[in-house]
Amino acid sequence: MSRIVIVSNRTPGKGPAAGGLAVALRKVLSEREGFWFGWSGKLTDQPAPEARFEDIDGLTVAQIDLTRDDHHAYYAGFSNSILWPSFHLRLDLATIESHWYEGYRRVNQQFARALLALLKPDDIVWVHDYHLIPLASELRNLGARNRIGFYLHIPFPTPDALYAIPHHEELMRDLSRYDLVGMQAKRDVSAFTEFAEHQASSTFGGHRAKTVDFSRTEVDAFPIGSDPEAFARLAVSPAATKMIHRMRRAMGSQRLILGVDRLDYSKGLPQRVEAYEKLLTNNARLRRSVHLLQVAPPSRDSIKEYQETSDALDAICGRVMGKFAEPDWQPLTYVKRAYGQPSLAGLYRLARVALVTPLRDGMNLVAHEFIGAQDPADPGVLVLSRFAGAAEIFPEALLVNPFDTDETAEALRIALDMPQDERQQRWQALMAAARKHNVDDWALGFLARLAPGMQDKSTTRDILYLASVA
Ligand code: ADQ
Repeated sequence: MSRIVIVSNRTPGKGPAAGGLAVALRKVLSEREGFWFGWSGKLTDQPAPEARFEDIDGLTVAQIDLTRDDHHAYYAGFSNSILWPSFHLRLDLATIESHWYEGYRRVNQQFARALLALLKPDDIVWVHDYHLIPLASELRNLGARNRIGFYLHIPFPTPDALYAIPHHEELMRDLSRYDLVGMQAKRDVSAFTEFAEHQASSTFGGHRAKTVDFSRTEVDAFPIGSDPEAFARLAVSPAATKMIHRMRRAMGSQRLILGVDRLDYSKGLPQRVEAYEKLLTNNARLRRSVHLLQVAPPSRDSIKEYQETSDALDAICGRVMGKFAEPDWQPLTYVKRAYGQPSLAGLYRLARVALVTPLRDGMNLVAHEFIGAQDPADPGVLVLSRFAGAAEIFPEALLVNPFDTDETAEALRIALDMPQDERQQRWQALMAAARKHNVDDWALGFLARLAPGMQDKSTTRDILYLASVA
């Protein structure tokens, strides 16, 4: 049977896996031969050209080191200051420094050289995310003939935003060297198709650039999910119950409105708190009976735009506290750190409303996890941005435009007033969708499309079935 090689910027670390994605891909690798390849997290002046193998909690991992300069240009620079903001349609937040592209390319070449030395001809290679768009090109330039798939975890940009990215034509040509490109949502496939079908050919320098040929690349939506059954179990675990008791002691009978996000400008955090402010302004009866808890651990905080988002959030939380807090009541709690999954599951279970309002998001796994953790008899309500990939599979959530804080405030009011039978009906439909899109089937569905002949006989039928319903 072919080996599976998973490639991502970082490999999973020791200890409990942070997210469903790492758990699902670990499972894929525990059932087949293969390994996970990526950056070690170490910066050195002269990285060894070959990868080091390590066993991390039973997972075979091959890692390389990078130089400080290359890593900065590749990660904080081209990946997170150009690609991330542009793909999230925040061109206003993109910083364009042209030399970052060279570092981005160099790191992809370094990945390709170290990986090629480890590849067997029939290995199936699955590359993850925007840091590694050129990897298939670089592998193929070195002679690799393997099946190579790519999965984009973030949204695909509209053609206008794509044209604003330096070297976008090369990046699109890079995508055309994959056998399969997976996206989160149908809207992403449409944006890709729009570019592919209406490429504006450049005549820069008097030469007419050739359009990119995508005829050998299959592109489709493979919406990622979580493990909702695991969250249902976690939500009644002792650690989750401890968190619920702790919160109940602090909150009494107030109803919890919950936000859980990485601190990132794409998550719409200041707009969310502004919507909450409007809820309290417009509905005096709700003061003292609701509490907003926003959990948002800092991420990528070496990048200026992330620090600014953090400052903006501090300011608006302070404003809402100043406006509504009383000696014996606080309208909100803002916690700037990460929690383990059992504690998160407890918070999800307790929440009457989850506010999942990114301005744009590939999928958004918090929405899936919240649904999985609900009490079927007394479920909470999901208020969800229509610009999250999750909106395509969860139409029974209260879908809002996160830029319109009046609309979000009104959705919050409706969620808080929603009768139990309507909450149950909506939740049942949401849970069915979360189960259908669980992360294990996502991984198997993608691999079945990338390498249809790969599975052994006992699993082929199941996998083909999964691929056909994906
Ligand atoms: P992210 O932008 O990181 O992922 P998301 O999908 O919400 O966003 O995943 C976050 C994960 O981190 C969840 O599993 C969540 O439980 C965890 N997490 C978030 N806040 C946390 C906190 N305070 N403490 C502990 N854990 C926390 C990118 C894309 C998304 C896409 C995913 C997966 O931006 O659109 O859904 O990849 O493809």
